[in-house]
Amino acid sequence: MIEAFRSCLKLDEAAIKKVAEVLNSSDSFVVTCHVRPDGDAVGSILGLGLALKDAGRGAVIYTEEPIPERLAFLPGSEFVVSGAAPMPERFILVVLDCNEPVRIGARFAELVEKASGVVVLDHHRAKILDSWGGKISVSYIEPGVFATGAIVYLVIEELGWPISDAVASNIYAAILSDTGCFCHSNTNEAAFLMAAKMVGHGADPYAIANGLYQNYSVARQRLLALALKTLELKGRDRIGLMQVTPDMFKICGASESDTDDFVGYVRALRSVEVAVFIKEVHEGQTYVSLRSKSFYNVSELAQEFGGGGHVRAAGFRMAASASEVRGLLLNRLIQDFDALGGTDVGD
Ligand SMILES: [Mn+2]
Repeated sequence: MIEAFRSCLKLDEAAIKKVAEVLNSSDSFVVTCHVRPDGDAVGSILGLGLALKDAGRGAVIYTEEPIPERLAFLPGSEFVVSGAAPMPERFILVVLDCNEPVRIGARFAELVEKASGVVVLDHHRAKILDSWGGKISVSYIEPGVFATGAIVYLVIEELGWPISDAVASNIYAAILSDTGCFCHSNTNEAAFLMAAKMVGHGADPYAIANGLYQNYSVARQRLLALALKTLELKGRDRIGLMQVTPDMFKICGASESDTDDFVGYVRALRSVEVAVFIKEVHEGQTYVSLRSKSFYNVSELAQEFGGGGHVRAAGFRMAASASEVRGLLLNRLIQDFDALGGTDVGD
């Protein structure tokens, strides 16, 4: 199957082979992803976790917090353990959709220390691969691939393991999620080819689309209404900003994962090139999602603030209030857009 993607996806086939060898060489794994997992992260850990189980391997699927309710429909989510869950005596740690230890959550140091080896599969630009205490057995980080779930699929294919409908559903959900329903700039022929392949293996596109996008709580929609009231355009309407604050979560009874995809409402504005969504969950604890449409590199901007991501989708966190972060970002963005020329930049 890898052959089918050669023409439309840049792949390091040697790395994929090495990952398959490492997975084949052990019978005990802990599979995990980044905190505040999205559809790609959860689809990836469930897809690989279930494939390992199907192949008779021990696999503990771990996330720091329980899977967000809106992703709990994905098959295999009942196997996910969280918090202080016990870990096996020996295991290889497989980290998906994430390449920084600290992004696994509070137990990162313990997990890395106990692991006999670490496998990292990701499509975010790698920052600090040497921070895994020399435990990396193999890593494959390919920012050119639309979803980590796609890398997971290529590895399972390489192993020659069967793809159950549950595995296929998770990979499909990962692809759908990270391509923004095949709307984002990372969408290419390979994304469609692989999605079609997953449907062939038993993934139900309608059920998964319903699960991901027709499954919101009232609290989430009420929070969106409050967030939209904060929408503001700057820099000749090319910069769009929106925010939520702790009081808004409280008023709506919404939780942190309810803000998934809010940034899309800012990006969807005709004039907007850079969309900023600022989320202050607890007092002074703020997360920022950045998106761009055609030319602005939000990955570079996120890196300036200690974060990272992709050219068109990135983010960072900061110990500051939403309004402080908003001020800082706006200054920085207006500078950049000013340098691009045009008039009236700044309001
Ligand atoms: Mn991803």
